[in-house]
Amino acid sequence: MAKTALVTGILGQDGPYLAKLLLEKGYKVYGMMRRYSKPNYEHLDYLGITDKVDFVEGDLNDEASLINLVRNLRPEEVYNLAAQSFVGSSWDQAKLTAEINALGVLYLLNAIKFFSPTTKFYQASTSEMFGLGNTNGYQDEKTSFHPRSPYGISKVYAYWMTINFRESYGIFTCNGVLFNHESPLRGIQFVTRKISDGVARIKLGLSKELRLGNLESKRDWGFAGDYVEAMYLMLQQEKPDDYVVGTGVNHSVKEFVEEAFKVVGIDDWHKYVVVDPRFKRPAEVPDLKANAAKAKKILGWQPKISFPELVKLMVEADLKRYEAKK
Ligand code: NAP
Ligand code: F7E
Repeated sequence: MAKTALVTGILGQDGPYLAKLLLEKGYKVYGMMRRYSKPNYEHLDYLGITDKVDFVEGDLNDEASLINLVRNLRPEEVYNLAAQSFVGSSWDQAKLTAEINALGVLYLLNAIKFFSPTTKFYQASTSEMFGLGNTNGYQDEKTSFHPRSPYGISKVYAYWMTINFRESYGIFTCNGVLFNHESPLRGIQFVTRKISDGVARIKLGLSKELRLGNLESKRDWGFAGDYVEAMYLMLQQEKPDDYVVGTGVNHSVKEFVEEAFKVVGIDDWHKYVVVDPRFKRPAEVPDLKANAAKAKKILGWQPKISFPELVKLMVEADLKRYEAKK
């Protein structure tokens, strides 16, 4: 019998990469999405798996919908990837962010506790929880949290609730504390995709400038396709635990910009980039860099795609998208 997994956030960036991995491993994959009059399957189409996923409707804001799903499907594994995931919007929509990212996780955990307590649960935790916290310039599983955004704060609640269900009820729950991971499926608001898309547009003469916020902040950027392997591996261990996942190398936004323009043969990127205060945040996370030694040792996880390879694959994918529209 095929193993079953319920993946929330199936139409986002990570959902499709994880679904592809699970399908390759022979799982039956249920993909949870909100109700739409016109769902957007673009990301699943991009990976060629739309017709292989079983779609189910549910909303993290609607406890009964989660209870119905968990009770009816009783999946062996639940990967909770759904979230209001854009940090920048979380100041303006702090309540909604908390309802989805914090309370939504409690609802899902309760559904598992009452209706399918042997289900294993993965929570998409984040390096944003660290904020200003660091341990000798890195963040690892022991680094304390000092979140800087309503998004980061909502994820801290979910992180501890995930641990609390493990400690209180013996449910197999894991937090993957993932650092920024990107791909051609990244939402256009996030800085890497905004840059790869902007650079492609400039190269093709469709745009004259790229407006960005803080160019100095540093992120540990990896490839989403590599990171979903870590999610899967966490739920295959004998014991549930929490793991930091990242490459251990970081770069500034400015370095990402330079690298992206290099891909299309433009050296004088300053001519095109405009710093626009509208894209700066009320409180910034200046510097994130993972120490993923535990994930490497216990899960045997390794990132495969380097920073220059990631930038190149994103810029080339955006060039291809625009060229296909010509
Ligand atoms: P994403 O592209 O923004 O996808 C999130 C998905 O969640 C979207 O498809 C969205 O659906 C869905 N969603 C939002 N609110 C929902 C609700 N109330 N009920 C059900 N679904 C809802 O995010 P991602 O980059 O794939 O990230 C996946 C998860 O990892 C998120 O939890 C994120 O916070 C976390 N994370 C991401 C990173 C990263 O660098 N990518 C790093 C650490 C942690 P709609 O299509 O309906 O909007
Ligand atoms: O910003 C700076 C911005 O929005 C990265 C989410 O997946 O990763 C992501 O959160 C940096 C920040 O990602 C612009 O100020 C400059 O310092 O791409 P981002 P994020 O905030 O790091 C974490 C791990 C998650 O969990 C989140 O879900 O880039 N920046 N100029 C800009 N950022 C944006 N978006 N737009 C700009 O114009």
